[in-house]
Amino acid sequence: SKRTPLVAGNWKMNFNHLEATYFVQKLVWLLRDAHFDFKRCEVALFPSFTSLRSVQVLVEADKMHINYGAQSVSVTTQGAFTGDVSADMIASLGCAYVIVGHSERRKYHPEDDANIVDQVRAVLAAGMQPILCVGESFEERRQGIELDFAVGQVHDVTRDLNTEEAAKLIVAYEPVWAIGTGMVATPQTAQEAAHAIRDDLAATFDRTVADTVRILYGGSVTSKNAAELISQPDVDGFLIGGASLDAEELAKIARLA
Ligand code: G2H
Repeated sequence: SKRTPLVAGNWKMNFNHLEATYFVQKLVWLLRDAHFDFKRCEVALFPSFTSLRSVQVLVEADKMHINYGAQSVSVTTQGAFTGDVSADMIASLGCAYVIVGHSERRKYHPEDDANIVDQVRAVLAAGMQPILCVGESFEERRQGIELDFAVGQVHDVTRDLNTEEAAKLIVAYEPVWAIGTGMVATPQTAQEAAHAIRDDLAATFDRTVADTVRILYGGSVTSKNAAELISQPDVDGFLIGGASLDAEELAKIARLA
């Protein structure tokens, strides 16, 4: 593919900063031991806010070729917003990415479409790349409207972006029924959705944007199903939850990608 694959580990609310430090050391040791080519496939980790500084120090001191980012971001730049973390704060920790609109955020926090667009804007303004999560629930799939739904969620964000901004987007297609359930999408399903999203980017912007944006698959990815999924032409990598908590498993998936 013309795009460098991205294997992203979404740790969700797991690991304190000591566990995070230990994990990163182990992961990089495993990858180096396997002569992993960090230029061929990008590896990124998404720890909790409380671990980002530890990961940064480690990555910089040991010249580790891994990237990292945050799992969400405030839509405001600064001020009286107790408990929130701004995009500039995240960027100053060396983060390359921020996950935006993960289905768990959409479910447990009031993150509606307007808020998600604002998060994307905040991430871009701070010089990072948003990983925009979309995906239908079982109900939309049952009704046969899953592609329209996922494409619509992307479109809700992209209609407010210009071409330059859109080119910096990364999309993660994560069907909600596949998240943490062990029910992985078939390679055909993942490809179909990624392809539909890419076609919509081409229609909204142009072919260059469509060919630039990486589209990841997420939902019960493991080392057992990763190879088949990544062989699909429009699947450019993974957003991995459960399996990303095991360094050996994550290293295995990165080597397959
Ligand atoms: C989807 C995914 C990571 P899991 O949430 O974003 O989690 O791999 O555990 O299904």
